[in-house]
Amino acid sequence: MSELTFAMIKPDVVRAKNTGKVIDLIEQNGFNILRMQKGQLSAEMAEEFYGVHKERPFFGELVEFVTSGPVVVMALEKANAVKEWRDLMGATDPIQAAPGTIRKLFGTNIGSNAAHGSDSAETANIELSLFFGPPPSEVEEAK
Ligand code: 3AN
Repeated sequence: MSELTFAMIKPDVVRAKNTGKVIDLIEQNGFNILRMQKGQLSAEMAEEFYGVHKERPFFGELVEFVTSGPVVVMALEKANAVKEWRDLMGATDPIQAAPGTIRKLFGTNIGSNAAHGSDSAETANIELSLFFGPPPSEVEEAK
């Protein structure tokens, strides 16, 4: 069954002009890009997005990095999209990421690691709503 996930191309990739290469990998790996938008996150938006990491020592660094330049956010569709996108991104630390993965190819270190992907279908719903609003079916139900 097809599933949705939330993906973000982080500022390091956009700065290096590698956005197109990542989008190409996404399409070549069978994802449908349902929504896509480029923009700059405010500190407030970044803090809400990374809210689960608030107590972590690297929270400030994380917010600073993700707001350091434009990002590209996407809704990706594929069977098992959450896992498939995390597999294509590779391990959180680019040094440990498998060859051919986005973090191996375009990441620098555990902070500047090229891409974000939802960690579950539930998180995907929350993150997709945060960036793109509620899905059309929910809008219908809300009428
Ligand atoms: P993932 O994005 O692979 O699910 P998480 O959820 O453990 O990884 O971490 C969220 C984000 O926080 C990562 N994408 C990474 O950029 C950043 N991060 C994780 N661990 C560290 C760390 N030790 N130092 C700096 N940033 C980190």
